Amino acid sequence: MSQPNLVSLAVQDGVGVITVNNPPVNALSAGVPEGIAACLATAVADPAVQAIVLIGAGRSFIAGADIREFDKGRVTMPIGDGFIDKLDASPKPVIAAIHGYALGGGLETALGCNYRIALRSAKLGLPEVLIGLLPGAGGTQRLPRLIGPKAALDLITTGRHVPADEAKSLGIVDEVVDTDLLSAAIAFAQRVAALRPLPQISANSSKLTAEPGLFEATRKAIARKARNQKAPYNCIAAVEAACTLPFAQGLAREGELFRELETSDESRALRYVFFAEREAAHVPGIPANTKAPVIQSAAVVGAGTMGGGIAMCFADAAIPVKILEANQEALDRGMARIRANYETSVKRGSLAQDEMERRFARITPVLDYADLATADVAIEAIFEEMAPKQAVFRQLDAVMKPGALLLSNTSALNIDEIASVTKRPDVVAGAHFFSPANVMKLLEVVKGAATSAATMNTVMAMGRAIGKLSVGCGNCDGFLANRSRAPFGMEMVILLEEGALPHQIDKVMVEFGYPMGPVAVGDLAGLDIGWAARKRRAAADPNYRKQPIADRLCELGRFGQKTGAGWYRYEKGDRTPHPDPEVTAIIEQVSAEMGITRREISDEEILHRLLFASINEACKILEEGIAYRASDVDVMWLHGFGFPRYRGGLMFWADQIGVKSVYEQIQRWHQLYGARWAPSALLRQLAERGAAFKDAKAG
Ligand code: 3H9
Repeated sequence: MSQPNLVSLAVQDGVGVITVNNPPVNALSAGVPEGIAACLATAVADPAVQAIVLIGAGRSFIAGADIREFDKGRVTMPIGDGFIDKLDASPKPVIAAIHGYALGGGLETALGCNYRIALRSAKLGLPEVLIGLLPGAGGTQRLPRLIGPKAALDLITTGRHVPADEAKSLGIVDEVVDTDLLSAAIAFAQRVAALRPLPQISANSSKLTAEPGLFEATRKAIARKARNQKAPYNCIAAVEAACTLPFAQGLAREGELFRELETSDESRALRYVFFAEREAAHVPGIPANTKAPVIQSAAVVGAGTMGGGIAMCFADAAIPVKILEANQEALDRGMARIRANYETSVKRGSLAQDEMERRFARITPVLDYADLATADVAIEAIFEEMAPKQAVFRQLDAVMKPGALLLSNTSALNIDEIASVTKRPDVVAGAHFFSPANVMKLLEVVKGAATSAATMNTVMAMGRAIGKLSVGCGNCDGFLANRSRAPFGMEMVILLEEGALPHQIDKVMVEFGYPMGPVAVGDLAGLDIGWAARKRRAAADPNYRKQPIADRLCELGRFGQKTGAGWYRYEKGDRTPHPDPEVTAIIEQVSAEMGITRREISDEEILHRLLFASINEACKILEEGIAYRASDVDVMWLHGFGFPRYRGGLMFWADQIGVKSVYEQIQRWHQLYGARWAPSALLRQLAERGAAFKDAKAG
């Protein structure tokens, strides 16, 4: 049914202008395709119309199908009762006028038109694979006909957004303009109004010859990244069908392949993640009209690995940043490390030399706190100890201008204790970057008891401005990210003591979808840091659970990759972890000393014990109101800990197993192992109510 408020038609100088108006991104929600079809029919029937322009109102052309409608079963094939085929068959030329985004079903709509004209700032792409789908509105059939199968495969299997200029050189758009898209599109339409035959992508198969072995080579190239996933392979199969079948049959094959994906766990998970990431931006309790002043200058205290990485984040976002160290030598070392990091990017080809120089020049090394005074934000990034951090905050409080934000990059320490040494605890918050800070996308924004809503809002926005995914949470030991991850780490230690070996644990987790096993990650990060932290904790807490295997490795100088040995053995100049009989002997010896009879542990037990331990803890964090929603836990695990995205995150994955099953298993382990498995009250309540984790909200 046509909804005139979503799509409208106006006639201007002999050109019918169809405008889609479905904010915020003109998704093809119910009513939009039907509206386009209805306006098209009217324009075709109108003798005053010689050509037709299809354009989006507001900030975008069309960003694709409405992703929310998949779960409501409203996206049916062919989408919108075949409205794209109707555009394709129009007897009058149709010109897609693209600004903002033409993505997924949006680009597919444009490919159904005869011509495409774009604003230079526009982005085009078929990102369906990123939500576990394939372009199911003809995109896998039309794009290869327009630009050849090789270039089409690249776009369809990566889902990348192509800037208008590149789209022009690929042949996706006919003309790129700098301003006044609508006037340019109308002028274009008038120019082509009388030209016949109409260029029709569906009718052109001249570009369809694929070089031999292309599809097999593409399957091989994506194999590692696409592990455990179906969508990338169905994308390739659909493009292959375009090259071997007539258009109509190719479309039918695309439909079959699309339907296989639509209801898959993979696509459901990825669609959930799409919205979870956007939901994370909203911190509860911030009034809608709260302002977020733009951060225009920054200061970082500490030029170590983290401080340097954080300074790079600001420099990369064109924000000048000062970096402070206690002495010249440490400052020089820090600046040299930053330079070396940038140089690595230049060598790899991901950064141009002149751009690197511009970024590096935005970082000013200083030794005096007074030099930081005018910055909009100061981020402390020194080592994890309370007293020195408090000393930094006293200094910052003394010099920073009124209104400046004072943030700590602590990954676990109490924000309130840090804030307590300042006279302005309302502007103090946690800004926990993940290592390497210039690469990892996650920013955990921690609200202390006194942190104001305005401060939270500004820090969340600052994160987004420097390209991070900001996720808010409350204050507790380890905050949301590290506290929820800690039981995973502890369970890993215990599994090793009970009978598992490092390579078995890593194999299970890599097969599950992690890019690297957790034990090998330890070797990469360096085992000495954890060793030092354990010694400090053991000295402070007589009940601290020791980790004798890890301690023994460190006593032998096995600090991981950097010493050629850790949990694994490494060959010189090679990062491949090799299982080491010496480590097995140490593990077996520690088990014997602990009086443990080692046993065979199944892969499933390893997976479930590692992840269920963290699910239980995450429920406790939610119950305490530290985490705002279960989906925030998921976003943190995806972006902080390498959890496989196509599994949706820790809590979404747990829902696939079922709250009740998880609860019952945790109860059994509670009986067997005692206190560390005590089930969270929220978990019990959810199990009793038959509710899902993903809907759990802060208690
Ligand atoms: C498809 O097309 C299938 C077809 O092949 C065939 C089917 C048969 N649907 O990201 P933002 C919302 S699959 C519903 O913050 P930005 C978004 O949730 C689709 N909602 O803005 C947010 O809502 P809220 C293929 C959508 O400027 C608001 O719009 N297309 C959709 O940073 C603003 O979004 C894609 O996968 C949607 N399609 O980025 C494109 N898109 O304000 C998906 C956005 O309530 N979209 N919303 O949180 C994007 O990649 C980005 O949103 C975009 C804008 C780049 C467009």
